[in-house]
Amino acid sequence: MTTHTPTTPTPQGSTAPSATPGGTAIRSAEVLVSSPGRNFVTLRITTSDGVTGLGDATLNGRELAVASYLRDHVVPLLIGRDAHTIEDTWQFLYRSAYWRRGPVTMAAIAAVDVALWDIKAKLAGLPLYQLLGGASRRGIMAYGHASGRDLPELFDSIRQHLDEGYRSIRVQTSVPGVDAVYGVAAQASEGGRYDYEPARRAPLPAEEDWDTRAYLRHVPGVFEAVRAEFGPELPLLHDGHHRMTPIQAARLGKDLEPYDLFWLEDCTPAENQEALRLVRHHTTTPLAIGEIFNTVWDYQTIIREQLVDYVRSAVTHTGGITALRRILDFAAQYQIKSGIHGPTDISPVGMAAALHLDLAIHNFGIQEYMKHSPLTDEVFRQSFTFVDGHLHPGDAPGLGVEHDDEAAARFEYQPAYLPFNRLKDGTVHDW
Ligand code: CS2
Ligand code: MG
Repeated sequence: MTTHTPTTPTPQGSTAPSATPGGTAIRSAEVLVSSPGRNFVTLRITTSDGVTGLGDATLNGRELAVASYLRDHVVPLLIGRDAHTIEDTWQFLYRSAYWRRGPVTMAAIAAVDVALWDIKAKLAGLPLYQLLGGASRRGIMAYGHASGRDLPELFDSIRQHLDEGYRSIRVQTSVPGVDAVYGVAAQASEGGRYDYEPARRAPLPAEEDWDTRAYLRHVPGVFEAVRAEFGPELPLLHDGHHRMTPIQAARLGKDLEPYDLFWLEDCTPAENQEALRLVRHHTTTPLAIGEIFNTVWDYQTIIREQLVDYVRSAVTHTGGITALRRILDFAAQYQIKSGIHGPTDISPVGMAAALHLDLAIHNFGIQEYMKHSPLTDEVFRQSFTFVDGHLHPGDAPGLGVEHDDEAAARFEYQPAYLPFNRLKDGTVHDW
């Protein structure tokens, strides 16, 4: 489904701060919604000279909210603006809305921001990372998602990811007594591969079950077995996915210390940033958080008190390259590194934006990389590479991604929702 928007300037003229030089005036902005394997929302901005830029506006399970925010409330404000004025456009969209922050607003602003960076870099004839300070490393260490319902299946999944070239591995497993658990491929898709987010195409979210005590009893033994099988050096990561209380997270962090994890992610919900003080006090297992955060204010205490070691936000969810760069620079002052979110519900456009940022910043940590499905690759022609466990955005001018409208037209949007959990007594719980 592709939605186009008016290409004539708004009646009252442009919202630009000053007269716009001809060639780089924004002539049109299209909100492109498609579903090649999973739903994506993409913004394409075109200048009067015909230069195009892409931005990712995908919010898994709430895609149409962002598509409408862009189409109905942002795009009309962009027409006639100078595509070069990235900072003014960001501040204008953030402040002129009056209502600030939140996942929908910041994903919409992110899409505009990244599309304008794509245009600026194309006009300069440079890959985007060159405009962000140039390369600070040869390649970007990536981690992949291994999982299993039992140890043999988990070991096979780890070996498969090592064979695919990954040099860092996230480990997620089933839990005895729990039917379906986040992150375990064999449950998420018939193919036994965790190809894309388990957002189920259905009119309603799927209910799954959860038992934190069973999880806490089970996971340390899994990592003991993985270390025994694969040795002490392989960087291992684990995602708690917001399901523990702070004291439960502290216990798991402590129980996992002998297995030397690269990080324990989303160990507890962190709307109350101070909750991490208790976890930090009890364990030296490195902590990562932030994939559901959307502005620097979600991190303020966490970063200033060094309550985590890695910032998880994606460019797509945090207001774009302009905003995430500032968050990562703030984090760098406290020796905190990047761990940008990279599941398949971040589109190849959002992934490419992350890679350009990963390559340029000094406090790079690691990049999540779930491979997109072949259908997704038909719609988004990417130029990034994955060699020997490391990603590189490539040196094509701009982001290095093109959107194939013809291919996209074959994949209509379908409502899809992430599952939710209920505890044994029926209480809703974080998934
Ligand atoms: C997960 C995500 O990759 C991760 O770390 O937390 O896959 C998350 O479940 C999805 O992005 C939700 O859409
Ligand atoms: Mg996560």
